[in-house]
Amino acid sequence: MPDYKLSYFDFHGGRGEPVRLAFAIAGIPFEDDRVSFDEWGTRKAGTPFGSLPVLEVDGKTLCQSNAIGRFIGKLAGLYPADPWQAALCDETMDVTEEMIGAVGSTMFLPEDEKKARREALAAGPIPFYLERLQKKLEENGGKYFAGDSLTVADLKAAILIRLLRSGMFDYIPADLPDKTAPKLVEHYNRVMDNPDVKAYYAKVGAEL
Ligand SMILES: N[C@@H](CCC(=O)N[C@@H](CS)C(=O)NCC(=O)O)C(=O)O
Repeated sequence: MPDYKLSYFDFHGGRGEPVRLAFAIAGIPFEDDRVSFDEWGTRKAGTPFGSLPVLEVDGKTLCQSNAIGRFIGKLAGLYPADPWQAALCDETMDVTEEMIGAVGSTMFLPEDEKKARREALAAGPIPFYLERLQKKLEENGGKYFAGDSLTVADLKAAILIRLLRSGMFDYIPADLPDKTAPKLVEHYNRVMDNPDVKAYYAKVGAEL
């Protein structure tokens, strides 16, 4: 088996977390390289695109969370073989990525600008995307975003819901998902109830 090393920030969320979960579900051992924010200043320049996550496979690097997710998803049996279902999986991953990008881009803004941008996102784009994502989930039967079993799209969407509900984004009400897309919250709970996901969080001692 190749040597896998995933470098990502040291918290149970963000773009790296679905990959950690996919490894854990598949039972594929990997080096969980957790980068502290202090360390990041010196490590950024050494990454291929100045960002994380980065996956190393026998020393070769792969960037872009969705590319990494699909790669591990294929190894882990968490990515559909059927082309249409695979495209649905990609669709959810890409929509989720757009939402993470929109919220993430406000992180280091001056406070007044951050407040204005986040309030604008909370007033329109976030509920819009959540409602439409919920509609997509329902169109696929309500349990999973693609096919009839867990995929990397479910992991990515679930981590986004946890992030939004965490309250870590000032000016974005933490109850926005519950109010606008309760089926996505149910979906989040379904993913967290997966026995492998539960075992992973118990192992890493996460308090979610
Ligand atoms: N499209 C990229 C975005 C990567 C990205 O922006 N990562 C953030 C963390 S989630 C990052 O590295 N931020 C620190 C920085 O840009 O210096 C992906 O999906 O991997």
